[in-house]
Amino acid sequence: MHAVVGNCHIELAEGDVTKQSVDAIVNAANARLAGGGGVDGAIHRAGGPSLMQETREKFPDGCSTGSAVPTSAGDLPARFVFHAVGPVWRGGRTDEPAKLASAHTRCLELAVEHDCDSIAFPALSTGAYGYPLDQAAEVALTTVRDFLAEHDRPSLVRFVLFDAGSYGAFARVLEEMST
Ligand code: AR6
Repeated sequence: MHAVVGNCHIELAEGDVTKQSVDAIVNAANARLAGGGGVDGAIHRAGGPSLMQETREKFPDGCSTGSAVPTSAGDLPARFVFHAVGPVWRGGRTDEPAKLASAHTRCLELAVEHDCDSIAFPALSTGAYGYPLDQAAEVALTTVRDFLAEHDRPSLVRFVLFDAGSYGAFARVLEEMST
């Protein structure tokens, strides 16, 4: 499924974000950039040890929640990994939507800064961090749409959803947005 915003495309795919041939792959990292499970584990396994080495050297203080930092992509089929830190869901009491939105916006800014025309996001915060899928899909897709409405890059933003449930949640929101 996909939607057009100006000259740009938002695309949904079901699958593994580490397999995407795009300019930049987004990691669902933690604020210490310490590695972990889920997307983070898969990205570091597929990318190889150079990713963690570069992350430690360049960002010893980690990355604040709601932001993202760039490294090269090691063995992944991309030029960059943007390590984004989404919020832990605490019932909506700690400004989670704004933090989830700014994590996405920062990745899109990094894409522009690094001349990336295509970027693949996982569903940030919806695994270990417990963000309700429907609400995360709404924040992620509206944030990307609003960014693309004001910029003409990256021309392809792909959300790579790991299972049918998360694909469905994103598809419902994208469909509503397109009508
Ligand atoms: N490709 C695409 N999506 C995936 C993949 C994959 N290979 N693997 C899992 N997902 P999570 P978070 C989905 O937990 O909630 C880590 O330990 C998954 O089904 O990876 O932001 C970090 O180190 C879910 O929908 O990220 C942090 O400590 C979504 O990706 C913490 O987890 C995000 O799940 C970050 O938690």
